[in-house]
Amino acid sequence: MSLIFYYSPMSTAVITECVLAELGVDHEVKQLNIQSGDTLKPEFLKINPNARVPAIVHDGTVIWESAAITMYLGEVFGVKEKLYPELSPKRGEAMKWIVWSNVTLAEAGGRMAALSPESGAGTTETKSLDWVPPEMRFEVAYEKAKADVLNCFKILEDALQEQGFMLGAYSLVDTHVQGIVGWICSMGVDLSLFPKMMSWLSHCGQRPALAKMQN
Ligand SMILES: N[C@@H](CCC(=O)N[C@@H](CS)C(=O)NCC(=O)O)C(=O)O
Repeated sequence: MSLIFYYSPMSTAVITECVLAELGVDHEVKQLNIQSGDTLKPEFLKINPNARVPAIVHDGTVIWESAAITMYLGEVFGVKEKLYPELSPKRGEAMKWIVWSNVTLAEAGGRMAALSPESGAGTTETKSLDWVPPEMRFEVAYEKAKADVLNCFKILEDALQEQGFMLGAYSLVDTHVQGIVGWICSMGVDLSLFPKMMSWLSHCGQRPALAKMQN
């Protein structure tokens, strides 16, 4: 079995790093520097023509998009470990949250990052594909993005009312969604209105694989 992981620190690839750490799957890491333009080099564009990390190559097949990678790794390595549901309606629920977090939540978060009036780290850095020049960042669009994020957080908070983790017991859904929520919180979103989310984030952070990575 061969598994290659294309990674960059402080990027969406950290979610895949957490998933691989939870699963304990052997893999080779190829670290890229986005700011130096590694993701734009022809050899990486052959792996991911979108010029983005994460990407994995499993036994010669390339998979990109973090949601697809989490679902794939979960299906292949996570079912026996009880970190991903077997083929059942629960599997559908897992897919629902993972796709939602990338398509709806991260989309709103991405708008927020790109339009933030404060030029800062991450996606707003010059040279990033997502960088928007300061004169093109509109306050009203930023506020709309923030409202969309808060609406998503309310949906997550309500879902967490029922149970401690997203699917009841801890699963790769929590690993994945907490990564996106953590990135959005790093932009200074106030979580005090969302006590269930705060407690969920803290429980996720106590997972040995995630706690080890934070040290
Ligand atoms: N939808 C993609 C997003 C991946 C993405 O945006 N990656 C960023 C880092 S967070 C990237 O590689 N950016 C390269 C660049 O900005 O040049 C996924 O979930 O995998």
